Amino acid sequence: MIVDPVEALKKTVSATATATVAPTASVSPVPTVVPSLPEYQTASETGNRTLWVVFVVMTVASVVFSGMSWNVPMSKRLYHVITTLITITAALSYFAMASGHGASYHHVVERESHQHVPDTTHDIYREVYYARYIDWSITTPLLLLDLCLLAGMNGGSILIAIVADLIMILTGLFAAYGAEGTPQKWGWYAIACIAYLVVIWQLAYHGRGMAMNKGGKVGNFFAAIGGFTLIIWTVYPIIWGIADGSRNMNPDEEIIAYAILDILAKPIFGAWLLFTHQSMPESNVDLGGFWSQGLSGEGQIRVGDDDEGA
Ligand code: RET
Repeated sequence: MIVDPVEALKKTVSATATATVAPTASVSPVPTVVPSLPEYQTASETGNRTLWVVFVVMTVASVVFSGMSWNVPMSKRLYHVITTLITITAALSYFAMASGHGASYHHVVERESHQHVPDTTHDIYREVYYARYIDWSITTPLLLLDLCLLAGMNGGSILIAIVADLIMILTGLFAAYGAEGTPQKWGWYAIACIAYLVVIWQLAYHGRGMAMNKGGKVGNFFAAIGGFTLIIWTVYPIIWGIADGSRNMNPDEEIIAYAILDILAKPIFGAWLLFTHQSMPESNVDLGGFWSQGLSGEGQIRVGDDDEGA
């Protein structure tokens, strides 16, 4: 039989076409899930410059506060010593952060569920400045000490306020590195907030009562500077919730927000306290014995301290 080559070619083409378009199986197509690239949330030049500016502000404040302490006798320098230590510690912490130390990446895995395809994940590496927490664990107890001494609080209440404050900062640090989608992050945050309420309670209840007992002038000053402190301090956990907590603020905005708060809470607070203290003898903390004269210095006159009445 002679085969017509044109007919044979037509048959082959049609058979191939049928095979190509015909469904091969009843299984639906396997969806492709394109993995997303990891996202790095880090500070830019703006954030870095802000850190250097605050370092300079804290250093200048430290020099001014320690200079002010030279004009008052040893027995009246306690607030100056505490306040200068606060700004020196902050200057060191800002130096660390500005020069690239004191921060590490916190790895967060964000999981997204879909209707027809498997869950997808998105890796985020967020810069967390742990230097802040080291700074706060030294400076916030000292800030509280300034306020407690001003109010004339007793040792027990001071101890409770300071230990609650340390618990607040350290559990805040745990919260900052807590894993997403577990009780770690917001559980630690809740514990830190409870500790913060203990601090407020000590100051607003015991502190205010004691300050009022010291007389109208000290009472009014304590109410003013304590109220200022309460407002500023309460903004910190709010910023934390928006920034580290829910990542609705980028690292630059976070740095700027904390920079403003830190300047208000340390140099501005310190200047207000020290200048008022100088013109309000009732706010003086009477330091005798060891704290002003040393272990064997009772009765000795320190060089330059012959102006005790100043
Ligand atoms: C954190 C997060 C966890 C919950 C709470 C916090 C409070 C922090 C505060 C910090 C104050 C810092 C100051 C620094 C001075 O320069 C740790 C942010 C309640 C109150 C005054």
